[in-house]
Parts: sequence; C-alpha cells; structure tokens
Amino acid sequence: MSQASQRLTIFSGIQPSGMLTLGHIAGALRNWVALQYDYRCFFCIVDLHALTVRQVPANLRRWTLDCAAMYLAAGIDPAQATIFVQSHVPAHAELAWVLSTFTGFGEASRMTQFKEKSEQHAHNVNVGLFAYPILMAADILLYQTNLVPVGEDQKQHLELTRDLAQRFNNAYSPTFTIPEPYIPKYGARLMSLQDPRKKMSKSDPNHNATIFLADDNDAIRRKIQRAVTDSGTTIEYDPDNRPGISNLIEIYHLATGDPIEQIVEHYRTASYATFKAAVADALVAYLEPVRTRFFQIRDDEAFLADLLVRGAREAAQVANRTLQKVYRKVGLWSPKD
Ligand code: ATP
Ligand code: LTN
Repeated sequence: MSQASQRLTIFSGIQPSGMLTLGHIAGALRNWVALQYDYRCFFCIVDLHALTVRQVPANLRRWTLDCAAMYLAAGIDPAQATIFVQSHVPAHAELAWVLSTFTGFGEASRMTQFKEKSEQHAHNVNVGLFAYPILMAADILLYQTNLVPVGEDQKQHLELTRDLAQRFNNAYSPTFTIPEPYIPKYGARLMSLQDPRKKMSKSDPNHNATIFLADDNDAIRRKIQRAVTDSGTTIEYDPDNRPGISNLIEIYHLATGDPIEQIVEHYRTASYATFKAAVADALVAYLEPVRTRFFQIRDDEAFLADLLVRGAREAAQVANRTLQKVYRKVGLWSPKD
C-alpha cells in the first residue's frame, strides 16, 4: 500500500453563497492548510447546499470560482488536496437521498441551524433547508472521512452525521467510518463586528459587520475601528461578558499567531482606540498577501476550470465506491447481481 493511501482522510466544505470572510479563515481554511500534508484531503465547494437559500444564478457561478481561488490563496496546495465542486459529483445527492430515509423527522427538526435559518428566511422555509444536514452527512461519509475541520456552529451537524453512520453500520455491516469534528480552540466562532453576539457571516446585510477576504486595506481599517465593543476600559479576554473586545483579541491572535495571554498582558491598559489600531495593522498585514494571491489566481479561469474538473474526477472515484456499497447493502438491484 502506498503512503498516500494509509493517511487518514479529511473532508470539509464551504458554501459559495458570497465572498468568503475572516470567519472562514479562522474556523476552517487555516486548519485545512495546517492539516493538509498529514491527511488525504477533500475540500469541497458545496454549491448544492447554497441552493437552500434563493441565489442569483450569475452570482452563484461567480462565487463558485471565487471560492476555489480563495482556497488556493489561503494556502491549500492543489498538489496535495482534492478541490472540487459538490454538484460535479452526483454521488453526494444520491447518498443524501438514502440517508434521508434513515433520518427521523424530529431529529432533523432539532437542528439549530435549521431553526435559525428558517427565521432568517421566513419567506422561503424549503424542504432543502430542512434536509441540509443530511446532504452534509453524505458529503462527509462518502469519503470515509476521519476528521472534519469546521467552525463551532457545525458541531451539531457532525453529531447527526455520526449518528447516521452508526445507525447504518448497525443496520447492515460496517460501511462508514465514524468522523470526528476538528474545532479550533480560538477562532471557532468569529463574531459580527456590529453585533458581537452574532456570528460573523458572509450574508450579513450590514457590510460593516464582516471582514470580507477581498476587502482593501482601508475597508479593513475602517471596519475594525468601527467595531462595536463595550464601555469597559481594559483589554480582557472574556467572550461571555465582553464579547466585542474578546472578538478583537481573537482576530489579533489569528493575524499574528501571538498567544491570547501575551496579547492581553501587552495591551491590558491600552485604550480601545490604540488596541483597535494595532488589530487593524496586524490584520492588514495578514490579509494583504492572501488578497493579492486571490486576485492573481481568480484571473486565470482556465486554470481553475482544469483544477475543478480534475478534482471532481478524483473525488468521484472514491465517492462512487462508497455509494455502490450502500446501494448493494440496502438492496438496490444492479445488473452485476
Ligand atoms: P454564512 O457565512 O453565509 O453564514 P455559513 O457559516 O452558514 O455561511 P459556510 O459559509 O458554508 O456557512 O461556512 C463554512 C465553514 O466556515 C464552516 O466550517 C463554518 O463553521 C466556518 N465559518 C463560517 N463563519 C464562521 C465564523 N464567523 N467563525 C468561525 N468559523 C466560521
Ligand atoms: N454546513 C457547512 C458547510 C458544509 C460542510 C460539509 C462542512 C457542507 N458540507 C461537509 C464540512 C463538511 C456550513 O458551514 N454551513
């Protein structure tokens, strides 16, 4: 067996439903990059998931390529990892159908993301939004995934994925690897700069709430300077009681790699204005090279198309093997029977 095939597997994905944000680096991309040389990695652009919210077709197409370019700009090495678009590998939707027949209605109704998104999109609470975590389970289980690096909000979906895998394995015979979440200690939930009790999101209508990875230096500085904090006077890390300032400390940590304790020690008595200026400087220095690489890579659509076609081919080989096993176990007839 070659070394590559002995490595454990990682799967993760991001929806191409807007320009990616600092939250995606903090909760996902940074860890994908750190783990990519030790694992067999599949990094997916989950476009079918994005359909659960009504999309402008031209935007969805554009954001799909943006997303691929951003994976590379953030440091994913295409020689190591397989990068592909979910809808290019039909096995995802097919396994999701089978898994949906193993999912309880009540179980799916308890997903907090479904409850939140149904409130946000009250005019379009569609069945796809309800089935969203089942498609996510299919994404993960098709690749016999060991580890799923995600932000904190995805923990509950991972639990459902594990439950479904176990249920199927128990009903038939071992079929799926049971995946573990990989959630970072800091940056697992970067908060909105305008309302630090809410997650930073690419779809927030208030653009001042979110650092987009294509924001220029002026926009980054302006957004950090305007970030909502509290009326305290010390720089302390206390996410429950001081969420605004704690979020800025996490952003500083993300941008510099300095330990949280050291940052707090250094800035404890600084004014909020001084600390915000330091956060803005650090973030500009951190994001500028990512943005420059992004625009270079994004310019070459032929290269991106080639990468994604190859990625889908590689992914389909692995995915189809699992899907065929599942079809056989549940009793779907095939001419080979
Ligand atoms: P949106 O940003 O539009 O709310 P989303 O979070 O629902 O999107 P994706 O964009 O698909 O969904 O997120 C993909 C990955 O990025 C997930 O692992 C998620 O946990 C992580 N992520 C997204 N936003 C943040 C954030 N603010 N902090 C930490 N991780 C995040
Ligand atoms: N639901 C995730 C995106 C996602 C995902 C996945 C993440 C879809 N399929 C598989 C990890 C593994 C979200 O963050 N909204």
